[in-house]
Amino acid sequence: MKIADVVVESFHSTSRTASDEHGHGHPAPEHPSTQSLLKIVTDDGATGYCLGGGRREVMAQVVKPMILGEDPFYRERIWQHLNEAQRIRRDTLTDRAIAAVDMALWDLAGRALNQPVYKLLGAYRDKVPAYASTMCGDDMPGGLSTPEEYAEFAVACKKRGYTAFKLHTWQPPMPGAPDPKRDVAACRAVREAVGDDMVLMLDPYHYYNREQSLYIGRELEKLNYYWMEESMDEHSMSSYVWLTEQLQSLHIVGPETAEGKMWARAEWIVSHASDVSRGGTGDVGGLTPLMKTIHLCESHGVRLEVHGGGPGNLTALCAMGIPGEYFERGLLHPFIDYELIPPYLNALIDPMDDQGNVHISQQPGLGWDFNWDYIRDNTITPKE
Ligand code: LLH
Ligand code: MG
Repeated sequence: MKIADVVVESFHSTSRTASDEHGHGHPAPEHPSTQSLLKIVTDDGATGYCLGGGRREVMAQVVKPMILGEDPFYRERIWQHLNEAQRIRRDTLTDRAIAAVDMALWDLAGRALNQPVYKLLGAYRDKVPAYASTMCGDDMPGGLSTPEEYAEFAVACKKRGYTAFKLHTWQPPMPGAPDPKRDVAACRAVREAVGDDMVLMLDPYHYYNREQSLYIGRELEKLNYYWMEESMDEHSMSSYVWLTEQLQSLHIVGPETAEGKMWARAEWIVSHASDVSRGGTGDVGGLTPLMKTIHLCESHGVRLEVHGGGPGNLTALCAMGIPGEYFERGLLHPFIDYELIPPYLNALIDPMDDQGNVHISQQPGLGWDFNWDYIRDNTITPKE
């Protein structure tokens, strides 16, 4: 079996979110959008997919020449090859691009072997508790514009079955952001509204200084919060060593966005820069390095909380024998019906029961159940 083609197809769809000028997502009126689908095809017709997977030019001009003719089951060799090439091609061959290729290869393996990927990796569980992960704060009345609105939304999420809730609070360009006191006020309002039996976490503005982070952390300890992530620029690892030392019951979780794949996570572990490690498929360059990171954490007796949703992250969670306690479900907002199935899928990839557990798909591959009729009818180019 040899890789015969690598192609990114695009199709028309609709979206109910839009990014602000800093890139944070917020609700928006439904509008046309474009989706991309990376396809890796073999000479005998086996295919693997990654939804949202990479830019067409990068896949066609950089990745395809590198992996054409390779056995798609040589994921490790392909990953090492792409990772080495990234040193020179950092502008195009990003961690997310490498991740898309790796995910499509895992999806291909699952489809070819007729197994869900978490079982190929060595399954540990079939469902994972989810936390409700909010969008960043906004200035939309009735949305996430005040501490009280966060509190109302947390109560609604608890009613839906979530046992845990994570606030993303206000970040620039939102008026008044960043503001540590307003962040704490939102955290306090949520704790008071949901009571003591809901697990709560915070992901605030990512560029607070040490004193601001410590202030927020100490207030969260009083409110019995479980963890806080990325309150400072993660390039300053020593700031995280300092913060982690100062706080007792509140767990510092990271790094999330710091570059460096599993190597950066190893440095954070040996430096005691966080209590719990973090990473998602998009942050570390795919499912292959995410599993390496998980096993690295396991051998150090450190937990890892998986960043982000999607089938690769759910797959990792269902194949890891250490906590990973939660699947990050979202990003959620009072104005958005997250349970609505996108038109290009037949089912959500992360269906959640009334007890707040997300169940992993038993379909072969990573779990995308594509609505091929919709995709075919809306394909932009190339037309099949
Ligand atoms: O800043 C944002 O929009 C969110 O924090 C986003 O990056 C989210 O993926 C995150 O950090 N989750 O934990
Ligand atoms: Mg985060």
